[in-house]
Amino acid sequence: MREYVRHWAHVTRPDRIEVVSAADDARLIRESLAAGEILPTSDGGYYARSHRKDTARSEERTVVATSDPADKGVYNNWRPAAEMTATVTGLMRGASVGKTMYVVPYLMAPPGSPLARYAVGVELTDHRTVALHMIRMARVGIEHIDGLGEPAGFVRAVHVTGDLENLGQGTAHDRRHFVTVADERTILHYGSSYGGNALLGKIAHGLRQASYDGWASGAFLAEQFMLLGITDRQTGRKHHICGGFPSASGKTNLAMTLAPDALGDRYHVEFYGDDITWLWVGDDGRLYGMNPEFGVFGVAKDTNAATNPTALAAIGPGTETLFTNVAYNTKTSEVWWEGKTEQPPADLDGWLDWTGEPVAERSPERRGDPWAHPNSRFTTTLSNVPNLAADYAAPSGVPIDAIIFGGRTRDREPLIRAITDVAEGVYDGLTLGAEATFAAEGVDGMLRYDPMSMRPFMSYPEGRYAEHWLRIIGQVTEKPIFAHVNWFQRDPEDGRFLWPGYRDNLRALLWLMRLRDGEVRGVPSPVGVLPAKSELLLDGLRIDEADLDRLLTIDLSAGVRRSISARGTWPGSKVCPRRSGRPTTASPLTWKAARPDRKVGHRRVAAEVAARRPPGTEGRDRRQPSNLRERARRAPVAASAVRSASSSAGILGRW
Ligand code: GTP
Ligand code: SPV
Ligand code: MN
Repeated sequence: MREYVRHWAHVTRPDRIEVVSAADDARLIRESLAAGEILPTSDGGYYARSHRKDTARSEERTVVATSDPADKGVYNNWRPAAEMTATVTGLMRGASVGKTMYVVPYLMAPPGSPLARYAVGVELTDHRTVALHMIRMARVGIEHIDGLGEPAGFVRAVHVTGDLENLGQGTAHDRRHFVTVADERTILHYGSSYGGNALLGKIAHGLRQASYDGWASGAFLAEQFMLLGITDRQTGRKHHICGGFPSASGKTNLAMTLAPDALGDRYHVEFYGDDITWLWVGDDGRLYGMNPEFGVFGVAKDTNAATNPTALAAIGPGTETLFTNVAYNTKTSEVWWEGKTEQPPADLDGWLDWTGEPVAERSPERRGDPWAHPNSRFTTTLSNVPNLAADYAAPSGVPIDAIIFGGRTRDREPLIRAITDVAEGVYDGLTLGAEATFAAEGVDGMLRYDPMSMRPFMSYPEGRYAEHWLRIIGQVTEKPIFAHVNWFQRDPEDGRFLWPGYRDNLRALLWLMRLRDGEVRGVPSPVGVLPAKSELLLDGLRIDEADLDRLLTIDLSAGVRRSISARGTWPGSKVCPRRSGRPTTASPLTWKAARPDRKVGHRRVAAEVAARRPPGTEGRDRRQPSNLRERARRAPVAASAVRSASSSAGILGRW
């Protein structure tokens, strides 16, 4: 580790080097307050503004690099490792002069996890606020990583902020580079201090590097999934559900949800994780999941007592939450974001918007602009979440009963459709299409593919990703049920959401669990099993009957029409009108992704690099057998009651 720190200190030339542990939090906070980098909030939390050109992940500037061109996928923005390392090292040279380099040892796993050796990392950052975020988002301190894995087996995560005013963000001369050199387990991020661009344990390690490691070792999956538990107090049964929605599409809110009031006596929801789940097959053949994170980096927008009371408690007094890019009142130290209250504060005195401009002095054309950045966030530790599950950090993880996919889809997708065939479930995740959000620069509202909600974090080729999923899931003896959900269907006329969302989303999940357990049968359709209206627990739900009918039906013909214009971009897929006139999207699973003839690149990687390879990958060949889909299909599905319903859904192409 010393060698690593010395190497990068020699490149970036900081004035000071300091090793950080969570115990340093209070002191770092004091120093940050004194330096004006953060401001106190009225609830005992803190407020920071990031640079106005630096408020979201940049997907365009994010690269996965390896030494093997075969690792190039459609979405991973692959580049040669040697070229990228040289470029970023050049940009980092001397870039920390005058600053402190914080050495942040961290663990992205609960202590004792069987995957802990993949979770060890050391971030070097020249930004104190990033260190404060890391302390909240990961288990930070040398004690967490001492003695884990091989001594050289930690992820090297180097973060250099750069001169944010002069990086040409968004221009043809953009100097920002966010590179994961996956086969060297080295992360080099230059040119930001924001979120996933800068807190390298979370997205860069927890998703990009970890998904690569999971594939290379064959041992696990790392996904942008939330993870929750639902207990039925009447029967005592507990189910665990995980699943992916694209960034800023409802994972945190779902993981933190409470049962609707009318169902609260019977159902208890527990929080496990809101953004990342690592999944593996346990010794008993079941699928297990765990949250590698230690905190929540949640979207502030629309967080209020009705939508997410859990979140309000998790960021309230005594939680030492860090707020980023919300509005701040210099006189009262209050924070505000759109949707916190129905109307913004009436008294504008003291209020600054997220850019730091006094709201009262805004020019007429800026008067309607949001006070908070749409991607403004709160950072709080898991221990502040009131319904955190008691076993959230169990080394064994928790058994997974269901995997769901969803996203912002204004039409096409019903409230929920269950998928009982594992290959079809995986296929549904792989072909996830949704509207992108403000969590990434420049893509808000764009309808696009987002496989498994991993598009921005994809580290290896999509076909291989599908294979790896099917191989893992194919080993599972008690198959999870899958489902596609959509909380975001809109009225075509006035654009309002048809479904109240938030806490009421639990109703769809309760139906899914009952379907899994054979308590309801649902209504078969060509794209999965839909709930019969009578099967949904609707106690206390206020909804227009016509809206509910609409939410529970699929307009197949409209789906087909739209699929032609919007869905033809899956790598290797063709949108081809069938003779019957009914178009279909060719399945990526039937697309010949397996290339057994391909030379496996890591054989060519130098010995020094091999020493840094993910633990557990020694002598392994990443090529997987190609009949996995068949194997996964043949494996039994858990709930026998739904088998007959699913057999009518025997198509693999969608709509
Ligand atoms: P990342 O942290 O970016 O990965 O986002 P996420 O998937 O965790 O999304 P999050 O739960 O933070 O929600 C993002 C935005 O969607 C917030 O503004 C929420 O208020 C809003 N949202 C979440 N769930 C619902 C819902 O059921 N209905 C509606 N209408 N909006 C929702
Ligand atoms: C996301 O964008 O999906 C996030 C936030 O979870 S960030 O850490 O910025 O990637
Ligand atoms: Mn996320």
